[in-house]
Amino acid sequence: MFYHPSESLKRSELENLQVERLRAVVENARKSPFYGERLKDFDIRELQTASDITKLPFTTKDDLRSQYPYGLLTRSLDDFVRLHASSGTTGTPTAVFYTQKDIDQWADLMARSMYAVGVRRSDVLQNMSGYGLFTGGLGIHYGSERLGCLTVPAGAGNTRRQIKLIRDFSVTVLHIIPSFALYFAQKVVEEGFDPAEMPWKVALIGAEPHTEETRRRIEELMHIKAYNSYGLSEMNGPGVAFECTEQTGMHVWEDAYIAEIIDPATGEHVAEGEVGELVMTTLTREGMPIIRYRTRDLTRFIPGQCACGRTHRRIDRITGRADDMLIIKGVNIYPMQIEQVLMAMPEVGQNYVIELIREGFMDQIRVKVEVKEEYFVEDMRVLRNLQKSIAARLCNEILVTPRVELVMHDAIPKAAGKAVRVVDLRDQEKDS
Ligand code: DLL
Repeated sequence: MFYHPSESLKRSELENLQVERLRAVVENARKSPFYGERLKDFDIRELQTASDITKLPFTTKDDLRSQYPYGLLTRSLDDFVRLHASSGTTGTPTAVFYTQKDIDQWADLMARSMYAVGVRRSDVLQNMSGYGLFTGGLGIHYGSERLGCLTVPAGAGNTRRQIKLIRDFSVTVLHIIPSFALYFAQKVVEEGFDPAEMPWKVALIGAEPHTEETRRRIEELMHIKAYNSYGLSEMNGPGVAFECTEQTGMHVWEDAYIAEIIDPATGEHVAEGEVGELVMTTLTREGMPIIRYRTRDLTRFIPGQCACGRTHRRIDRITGRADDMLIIKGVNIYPMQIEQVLMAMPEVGQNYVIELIREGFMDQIRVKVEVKEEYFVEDMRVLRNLQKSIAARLCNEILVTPRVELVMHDAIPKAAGKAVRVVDLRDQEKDS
């Protein structure tokens, strides 16, 4: 029923496995220059249960940067076969190295993730994410091959060619970044195809924050089932947490990772079900183990057991990153709150951007919103009302009234990779 027997281990068995692996991780990590120093006085006997992980120190992005490139490696470079780098959305990238065993284990986790949403060896999977240093390329690719799927390494962009490949090879599974999926769905129609007639059944969407409204939109526009996929380069890449067919949160593969959720200010665990910063530890990676990594991603554990029968805990969709937060007129705002409102409005098209501007001495946001072609009418009053209604709904959610600018569909440039949702224009223009 499941890809791997560990998926239904009893919690006590899973936690025993975790602590056993955690001890081995600490022993192994000490072979690296970084942890050799940081954990030199740590007594391994302090790790009696999985929750004793809190006795270990955190690792931050700055730690990884300060150790760039080789400071976390536990063995000689000869043992490594691959490297990837994080996208560096916030600052300089960090490099992650894999031994052959690490690649194999990662491919297994990916295959397991895909299996959990019904992908089988008879499927044809088109990987529409960028290849190269980004883990969404080769990470998904190896997982798909491990599962036995015919794998089409289409890469990002080039909509027409994507459609041709999908039709020619009867592609049933897409791996696609959610913001690109919205754009792509629209292009498919513009190219004269009916999404309902396309061979696809399943979309694996991840690599960037998106809301439930966005998922629903993708599902409706494309006539597809879309499943959320979470991961980060520091923890291999995709395949860290994945939805199952229930679509009620993402199972963290707890035989391979320990997940914790902390209050970012105090570093203490939050109460069960509360939102905080996700902290992750690798349990099976041999070449570059990372202990208690502060992901800066905000989420919560979903209480209770999943109907699918897997015992691995679920995290909720990522609501944003600790460093994504905007403070406007003293109010904390996350871009996903804005997306949630916009994607629930039928008049709103498939793209938007949040611009951070200055008005007088105050910071303000201007939300540029694409309007669907059929709603972009010549009557100014209609557009004016739509603008007002968007501003009012946003104000209801974020508690400040943003500037709203309506633009024609396709007016906002679409990157093939992760969407840039917030643009800081405060130093570039004077708005008064
Ligand atoms: O984005 C790995 C990946 C590739 C995941 C393909 C899923 C599919 P990085 O480039 O290192 O790795 O970026 C990791 O992206 O810390 C989150 O902030 C964000 N992120 C990844 N998946 C999701 C998701 C890959 N499903 C960073 N929802 C992470 C929200 C996500 N944010």
